[in-house]
Amino acid sequence: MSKRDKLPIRQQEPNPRRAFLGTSVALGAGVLGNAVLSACSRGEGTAGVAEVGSGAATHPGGHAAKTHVAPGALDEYYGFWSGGQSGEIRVIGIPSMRELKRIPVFNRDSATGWGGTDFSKQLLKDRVSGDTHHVHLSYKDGTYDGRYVFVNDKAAARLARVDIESMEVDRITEIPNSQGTHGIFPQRHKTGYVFCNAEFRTPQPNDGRDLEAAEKYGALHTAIDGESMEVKWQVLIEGNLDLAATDYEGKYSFATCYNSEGGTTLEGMMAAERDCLYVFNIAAIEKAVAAGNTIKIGDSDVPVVDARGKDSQYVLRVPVAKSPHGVNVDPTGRYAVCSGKLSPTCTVVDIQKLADAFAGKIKPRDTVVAEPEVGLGPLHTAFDGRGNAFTSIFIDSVVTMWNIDKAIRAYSAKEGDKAVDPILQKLDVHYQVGHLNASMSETKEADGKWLIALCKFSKDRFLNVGPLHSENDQLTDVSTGKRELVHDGPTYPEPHDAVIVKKELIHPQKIQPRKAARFQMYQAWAKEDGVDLTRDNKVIRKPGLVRVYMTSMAPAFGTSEFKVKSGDTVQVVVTNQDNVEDLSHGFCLSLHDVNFLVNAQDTQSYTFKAGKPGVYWYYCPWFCHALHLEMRGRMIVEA
Ligand code: K7E
Ligand code: CUA
Repeated sequence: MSKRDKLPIRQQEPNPRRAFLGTSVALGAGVLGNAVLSACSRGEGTAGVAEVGSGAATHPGGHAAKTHVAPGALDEYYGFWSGGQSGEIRVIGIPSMRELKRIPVFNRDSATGWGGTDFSKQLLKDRVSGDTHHVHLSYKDGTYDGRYVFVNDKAAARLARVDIESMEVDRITEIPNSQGTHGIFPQRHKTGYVFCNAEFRTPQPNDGRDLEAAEKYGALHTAIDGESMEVKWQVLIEGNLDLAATDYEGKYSFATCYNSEGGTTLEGMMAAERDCLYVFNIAAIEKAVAAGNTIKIGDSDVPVVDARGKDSQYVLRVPVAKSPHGVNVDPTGRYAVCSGKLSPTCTVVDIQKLADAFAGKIKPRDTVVAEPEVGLGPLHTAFDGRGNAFTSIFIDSVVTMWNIDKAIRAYSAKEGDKAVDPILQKLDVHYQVGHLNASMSETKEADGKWLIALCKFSKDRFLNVGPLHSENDQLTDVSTGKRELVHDGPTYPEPHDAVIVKKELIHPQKIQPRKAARFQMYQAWAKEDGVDLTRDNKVIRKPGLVRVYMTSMAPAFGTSEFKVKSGDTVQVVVTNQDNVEDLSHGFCLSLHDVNFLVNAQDTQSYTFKAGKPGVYWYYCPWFCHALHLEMRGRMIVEA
């Protein structure tokens, strides 16, 4: 250990990390060729703020007690993370930041067999790469009801639902006429619609005609029933649709639009000084759908309300700060906050005024009640339930804490009024924050305890692991009315978005509840084959398919060998008879790319082609017993 290593870090030189920013932010600002943005990205943008905190490195370990959850003790909150390019959801304990589980969604996962098992293949239709962006839970009366987690796939325009009882995906819905499905948000008064925004405009219909006809391009705001996961209706809009939100009463849904210009190039998309927040009037749209005032697009049967062009009873366009990104509704349900991205401001819309705007009594812009200047590159906003907002500021690499009431007073102040400064604090993040969220922030029960900032760059915060650095999820304590950094959480790319939920609201089962959708499929097979899934070990041969029903109970499979012919299509259906918490088995077949998990009391199945003649051992890949290694059998393949 060198002498220097022994020094408390506080005595080392202030690290040069912030100096990195100018170079990396060029990624974001340089491409825009925007002198204002790139200049400020060198750190000048934070001048004049109430406080610029620094990384916890100046007092290492100083806050350990706050996040310390003793071994064996449980966290206070579940965090649900969308795993970005990994296509998964992660479940993280807060405040310890311990990763508790990964839920495979739009990916192939070798630990569970997701993406290879029959049920998951049916849902995924063999598309096993995805890009999960936004994760939200189902609601009742303005708070989480603990039933479902919804997450979108931006890559293939899909919405998946996780059943919290089993913490696994039970449904995936493909969204017609859409590309780049980005923002999603469920209704909050009940498990009603989940709204999904198409970020990319395409010709409508997108079937090879109108490739260059800009006026034929459009994007869809889609309503999916959170119970049935059916697509109920869509609204066709001229602009692109980015982030989504809903009110608390079930009246409106929202979408930010950064390309109101309808451009297809970067310059074209940035031309206008203001873009808009689309406000969708759900009752009016439902009425149009019921009355058949809809169109159909392409080969989809989903009714589409065509609301392109001007404001109508269906859609209002509220002018907001340039190229808005996030839209978040505060826990009182009164205000929708849009972050400017290319403007240093947030635009605050008073949801109570929207009815008058729809009725034509006031202009859409008159619903704007505040526009605080929060910093360069505002993206998303979270709330502490005490009237304060936290906005993630990408370019400045800070989170700005501001007060909503003060921002409204400052906006409406007349000349000569005493100046009100809504900005309470700017605290550095490390580095380039995207999403952020506070505990229960998207509910009426926002409790302002913890705030997570999901940073796109970690730079030198962690040991070097090669060109692809880990991301950095920074946890801050906000319970004292100030953000205080308490933990850096390195994560595999990309933790995109997260919600933090009180643990009292989440009740997963410990033994597989045999009620998930896939059990209906297994029951139907078993009935057709005259088999009792829970007990029988039988090989059923039918034209084109050999179905092998097999049980497992530590430390043996119910079937120690079975015979098939080379080239046979084989379907192995394994039921785990153990009724013991955490006693999982699996089935891994040598040289056949077959490997899946079967939890206690679960059934899973996998279909494959038998290879060349010979003997192939299958075995249990999950350590289950002292004789776990002996838990195996032979598949005999005959010529
Ligand atoms: Cu959630 Cu990047 Cu997909 Cu903001 S969007 S960061
Ligand atoms: Cu069963 Cu290892």
